[in-house]
Amino acid sequence: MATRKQRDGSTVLEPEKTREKVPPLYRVVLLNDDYTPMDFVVVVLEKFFGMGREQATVVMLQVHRSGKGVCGVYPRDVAATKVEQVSAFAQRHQHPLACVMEGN
Ligand code: TYC
Repeated sequence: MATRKQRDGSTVLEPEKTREKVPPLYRVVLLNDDYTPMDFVVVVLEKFFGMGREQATVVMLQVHRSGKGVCGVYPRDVAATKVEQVSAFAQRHQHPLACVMEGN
């Protein structure tokens, strides 16, 4: 319990600090490769990251041209689940698409 001494020697209770801790966030990142079809990457971005066709295409091309791109930013458990889901989906379709999470 937080208390504070007054000048007159009495003690008062401080209000509890109720600030919530913000969870650390992680980037979910797609990596480029030479084999996964562009259309498949667009489907992944729509299906697992809630993007529309246009935004998914922009992100896919960013990955294709620069080597990697951020799909979204999430708390650790959510980010880890996205990575698992995308990796399983890619494997099931026999594409080498790599998806990783990055912290700071
Ligand atoms: N480079 C791939 C191609 O030319 C397309 C691609 C884009 C692959 C993004 C992976 O994360 C990726 N078919």
